[in-house]
Amino acid sequence: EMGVDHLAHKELLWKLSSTYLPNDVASLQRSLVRHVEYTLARRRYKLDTSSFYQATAHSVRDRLIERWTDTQQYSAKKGAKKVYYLSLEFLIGRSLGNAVSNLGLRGAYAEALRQIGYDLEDIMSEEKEPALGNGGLGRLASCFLDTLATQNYPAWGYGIRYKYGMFEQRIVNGKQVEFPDYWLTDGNPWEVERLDVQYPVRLFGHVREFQDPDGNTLYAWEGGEVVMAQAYDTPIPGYGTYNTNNMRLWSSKPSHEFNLASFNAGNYYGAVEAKERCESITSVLYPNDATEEGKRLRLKQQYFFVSATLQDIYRRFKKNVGRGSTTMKNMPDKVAIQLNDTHPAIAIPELMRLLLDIERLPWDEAWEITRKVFAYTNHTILPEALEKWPVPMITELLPRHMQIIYEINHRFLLEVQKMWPNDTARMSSMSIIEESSPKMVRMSNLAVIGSHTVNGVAMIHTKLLKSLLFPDFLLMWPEKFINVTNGVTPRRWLLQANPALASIYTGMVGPGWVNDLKRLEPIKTMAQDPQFRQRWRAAKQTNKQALAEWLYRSMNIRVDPNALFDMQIKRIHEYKRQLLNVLGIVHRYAEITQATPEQRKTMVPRVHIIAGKAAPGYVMAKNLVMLVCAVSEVVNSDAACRDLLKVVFVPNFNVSLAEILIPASDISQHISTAGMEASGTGNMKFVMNGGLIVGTMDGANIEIEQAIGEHNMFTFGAKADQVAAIRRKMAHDPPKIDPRLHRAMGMIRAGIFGKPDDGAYNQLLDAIDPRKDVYLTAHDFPSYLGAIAEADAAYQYEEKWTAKCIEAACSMWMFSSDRTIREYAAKIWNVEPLPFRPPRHHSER
Ligand code: T68
Repeated sequence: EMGVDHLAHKELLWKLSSTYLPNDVASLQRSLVRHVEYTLARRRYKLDTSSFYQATAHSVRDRLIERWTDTQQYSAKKGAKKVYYLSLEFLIGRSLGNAVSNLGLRGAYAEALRQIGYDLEDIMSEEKEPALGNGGLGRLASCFLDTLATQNYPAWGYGIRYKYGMFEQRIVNGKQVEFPDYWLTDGNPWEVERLDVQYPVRLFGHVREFQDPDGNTLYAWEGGEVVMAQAYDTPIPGYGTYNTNNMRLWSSKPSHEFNLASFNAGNYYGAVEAKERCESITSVLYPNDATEEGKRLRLKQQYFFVSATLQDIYRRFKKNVGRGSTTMKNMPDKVAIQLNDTHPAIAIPELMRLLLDIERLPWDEAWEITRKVFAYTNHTILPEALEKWPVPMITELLPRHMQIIYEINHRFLLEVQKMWPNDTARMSSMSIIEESSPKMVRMSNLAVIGSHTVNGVAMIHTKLLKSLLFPDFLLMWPEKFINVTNGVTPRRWLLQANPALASIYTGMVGPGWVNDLKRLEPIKTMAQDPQFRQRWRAAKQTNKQALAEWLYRSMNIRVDPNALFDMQIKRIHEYKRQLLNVLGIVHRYAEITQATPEQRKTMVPRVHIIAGKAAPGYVMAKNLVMLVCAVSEVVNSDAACRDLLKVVFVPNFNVSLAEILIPASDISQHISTAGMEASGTGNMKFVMNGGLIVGTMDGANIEIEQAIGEHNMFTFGAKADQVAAIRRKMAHDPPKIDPRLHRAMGMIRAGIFGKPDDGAYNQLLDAIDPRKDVYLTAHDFPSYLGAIAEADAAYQYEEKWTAKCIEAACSMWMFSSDRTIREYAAKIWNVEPLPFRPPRHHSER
């Protein structure tokens, strides 16, 4: 019972804290100056942009925090079911612009800053973006967090706070060189270190078997090393709502237990070394996408992350157990865990361990709970990207988990045996354990078996997932496999990145389109209106102009903003076929140099932009970067190309750069070998921004084409269901090489773009030899040129081109992550929105 004094005290605290900060221009200015003086401890006059970025960030942060803590308290009080999105990667991008936009304070901050001599845009570009992800998978996770908050779902993202994010890519002497990305140099105003949220995480050690008083056999994981997981929280604001979710990232640090032991033994240097080892767990993001390296430190990262996260989820859930009729069995009513690929799949045996060894539930009960909690998203069917861990490595690092995995597998194989008696081939392909030497744990099989739902990320991908990767699992559990096509957030990728287009939209249909992209559909009919088309072109022109200025300022390259801007910006990978693009460019170069003055007049002036990082150990990808840089050198300095062709490799592709590039594109290329790109999400961003696609029938391209109409997309190449047969035929009956391809390859081999000593270009070209053209680059080359030619032809009819862009852009509602997340919520998570509304109106402090 609360005493009178307590009540009075509470009332007083409530009065002091339950109001929201004022957001008028004068108050924002006071808050800015206050932060300069008190947070940064700098003098109030003579300030640089960087100080003002810090001050602005802190001022905005205050406004996020009040909504954030209120949202969290509200959902805790309501006891709502929560979604936990577990991802080893979050590519969040810059936070300031996103925060002021989602809070609806962009105008107010811009004005507050303008009056005191600062430009919000300049201040925003002071922010160093955290690059805690490789590419599509990490960016998808961040788009999802934006939507989850915007749609008021109670949801947390969990990840790792890498000290060094994705490496910084520089081009030195025409080659990619990697530099460490220490993104925390100036501190991080968007995070809160939760010193009260720390968990011990065990590694190594042994399993002790013992009997409880009733004679049941129990297991305890003991010994080994213990490191601490330290929580850092970042508020994730929704757009146009008070709801502000949480992204909790873990950082490793030494545990006292661990250190004291060494110090007591007098082993000073040993203790310091051990401390370093603990901290190194979360020190660096592995920069390889779509290929697995099988490094021990990576497995440590995954388990460290999963262990801390599950302890945290578990503790939050346990606060409800014993309250009313809640028991452990109710966990799936309160907790939905989404595994972003198999990277966090060790969470399945970890939850089993908690339920068996700590909670002491019987196996069947524990297993039922576990399966109802987890769902798994697959992002690739490429065999080289499927995670496998050597059994000896897991046994050493996580001995109890290895036992549990064996037990899961044993029970699962009994089911297989029941369904298909004595079908050893099936048993061995479905087993979690691959009987190789050493034996390997197949994380994807573990994830399928331990989840209630498995989803692919685009229709074709889900189809291939079912037919190629998990056909037997599909027979066993036909309902388990579903498709949820990816989407991207229109907040960052349209409203913030493309203010010119956004203001046209808002002028036409009001601001509601930002969280209801369907509202753009009626604008499609405006494609017939010449005046509207004119306005549309003007917006595109503004963006192209801005990019041209950016390229001049930061790379000293001049491009003509009236040229067709063609972009391929994504991780460098053979299956994404940047080589096809380069060969097309070299072909165009040859055509230009041989063209008559009459022919030149018919050619479309083009600016080709390629950007993307190559994994540091991926030789072919690095060769490709070299080739692009060399082609760009030669082409850009050849007088024959002057007004017809420019080639630019933009270094260090990241989220901020994408925000500048995408709104300025006319054409973007999404040209993976059919069947190999699970979805792609860049494709969606480009079309939303009024660009058209040259693409293969792969990933989400297929669904985009359906949505925007086939007359609005330039497609080419082999279809997914033809690829295997083409490869087989090629092997014994090599096709004749296209003469244009032959010429382009000849130019490269002849050394027109230089002759690197290591034969880098020959290596690239040898791999597309028609006999072993794994990615069908040579095979698809003629139809690729056809698609590019169609795009050029269409671009020359300005009015028709603009109409295509308008129709396409306004047909894209399907590809908003808002639609995607509604599907996850309904088909997988079974969660409802829980909008938080503040108890009182804003009142000034
Ligand atoms: C991408 N995957 C898919 N993986 O390639 C892309 N892999 O088609 C899809 O649109 C996107 O996921 C979202 O679904 C990746 O980005 C990785 O980044 C990755 C990272 C580590 C290990 C393996």
